[in-house]
Amino acid sequence: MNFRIVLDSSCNLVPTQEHITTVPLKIVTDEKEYTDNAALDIASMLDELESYKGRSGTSCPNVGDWLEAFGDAEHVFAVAITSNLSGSYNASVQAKMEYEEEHPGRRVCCLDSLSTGGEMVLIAEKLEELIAQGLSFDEVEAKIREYMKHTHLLFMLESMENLAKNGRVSTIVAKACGILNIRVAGCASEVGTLQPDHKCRGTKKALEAMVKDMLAKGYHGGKVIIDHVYNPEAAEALKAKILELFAEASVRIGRCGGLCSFYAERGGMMVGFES
Ligand code: X90
Repeated sequence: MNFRIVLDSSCNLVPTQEHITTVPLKIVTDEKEYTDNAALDIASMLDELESYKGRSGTSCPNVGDWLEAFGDAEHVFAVAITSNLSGSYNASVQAKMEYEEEHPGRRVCCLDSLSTGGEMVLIAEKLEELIAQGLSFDEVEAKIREYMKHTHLLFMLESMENLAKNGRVSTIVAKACGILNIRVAGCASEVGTLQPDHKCRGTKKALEAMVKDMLAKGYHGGKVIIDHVYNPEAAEALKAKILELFAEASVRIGRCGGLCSFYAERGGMMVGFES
């Protein structure tokens, strides 16, 4: 299969192979625009934004961005951040319609991850696996949709200021998170919204809550992708807890990209996993 897997940059992945690419989201202020790609200096962006007094927000890839990333692949699988919080998925669907009309015979499958971050990477890796098995486009689509019922995302946040300011979470919940040492832990809900489940005093309690939530969602030793915003300690501590329970589990730690660093903020962590 001549194929390409395209994800938006909220997946926190820096692709290294030609058949996987990302389309950037942007972080914007009244003065500056940061494009969420491999060249973005995330540390400087956070420093600048933390001292910036004006408004800041984000924008999703447009139809043209998605089309460009499709390249000239015969079969495209596009994986987008939850359509409940972003217009990225809708833009990908628009791009699919144009692409298929312009190139009869070519196919695009748009997947609304109802999530973001590592959960999107799990989906992309499963796509690669299914394609490598030699399945047809339709078979891959059916199987990936089934697999997506078994992927999940949890988060732990130290601040929800940017999420609240941009209307992605209620200000009431966000206020608790601003209190010293309160960590909000939660998940991507079934409908792809941000669901805060626990207000925990300190990181240790939050990590305990997260492991419990993983087990409650049916985690039993599958793949885990942890991405953090300058909080390697929490990521390592969570990894150790998971390995205590499932010694053979594949647990990877990475860094959040620009978009997720903006919303998850310093100290934040996101955990994609399989059940
Ligand atoms: O289109 C845009 O401008 C992008 C908007 C993105 C909004 C939310 C990003 C959240 C990133 C926070 C923790 C994980 C939340 C899971 C929610 C489904 C990271």
